[in-house]
Order: sequence, then C-alpha cells, then structure tokens
Amino acid sequence: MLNKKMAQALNEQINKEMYSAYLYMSMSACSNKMGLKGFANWFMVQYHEEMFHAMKLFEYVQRQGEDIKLEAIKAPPKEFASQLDMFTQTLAHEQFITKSINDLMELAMEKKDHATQIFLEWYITEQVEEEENDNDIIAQLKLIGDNPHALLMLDRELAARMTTIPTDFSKGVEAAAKGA
Ligand code: OFO
Repeated sequence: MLNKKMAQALNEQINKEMYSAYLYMSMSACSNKMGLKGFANWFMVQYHEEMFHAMKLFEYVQRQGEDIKLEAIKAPPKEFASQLDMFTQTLAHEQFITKSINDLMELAMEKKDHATQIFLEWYITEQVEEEENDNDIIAQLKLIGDNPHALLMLDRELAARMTTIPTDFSKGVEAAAKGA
C-alpha cells in the first residue's frame, strides 16, 4: 500500500524517466546524422536504460495496488551543437533526476514507507554511476577539443557499449531481470 502523495510522485517519476529515454533517443538521432555511429549507439543504449528505469517504477506502483497515471511526455530538443553539448546537457539532466530521486526518498522517509525506501535505493546507486559516466565522457571530450581524429577514436570506443538490461517487459520487469 502506498500513500497517495507517494503514488503520485512515483507516477511523475515514470514520466521523467520516459522523458530521459526520449532525450537520449533525440541525441542518438542527432549523432547518427553527424556520422557518429558510436555516439548514436551509446545514446540508444542509454535510451534502453531509461525505459528500464521507467518500467521498474511502473511495475512497483502496480504491485503496490496503485493506479498508473501516464501523462504527456514533453518534446526533447532536436538539435545539439556538438557531442560536448549533448553530454553537458545529459549531465545536467541526470543531476535533475538525482535530485528528483532524492526528493522521492525524503518523501518515503517522511511517510515511514520502508518498502519504497528499499526500492529507491537501487535508483540512488544508479544515479551515481550515470553521473560518473557522463563526467568521464565530458572530460574526454574536453581533451579532444577540435581534433576530429580523436573524436572518431572515441566514437569507435562508444560503439562497443552494449545493452545489459532487459528490453522486453511483456512478462514484467522482475521476470525479465531474472531472465524468465
Ligand atoms: Fe538516466 O537515470 Fe533514469 O533518468
């Protein structure tokens, strides 16, 4: 059972994660158009990660017997100046998501909702990793500067990123995560 305010906040977080997926999908398309297929791949893997984040919330709210309330997803930017611009925007967005997850945790603590606190711990750990990844790539892009050869080398490196989370949620997120 979830407190109504908690259920509403978790539903809103589903929308934020869906927007994250949409944002990275847009960055993937933009990278592809620039001829940077490795960056396009990295952002498409990130898209899958965000869908997983959204679906975990979706399933949790349902398992707690609350209604799913899906709202419109706002349009992401369509144009980006450079790869550095994309990753700077990615980091800023992830910092916003981290704050949002922290706010959810504070609400769960205030409501003495232990189950939701345990559920949210996974997201708190995940956000540290997400911000770290973005910071690492930003540092590399700053070193690369205007060197196209170095940019293509990084592009080749990012092409190797693979999706490691489930992408088929038809039998539920928990079942998919166990490989069922
Ligand atoms: Fe990128 O972690 Fe979810 O939003």
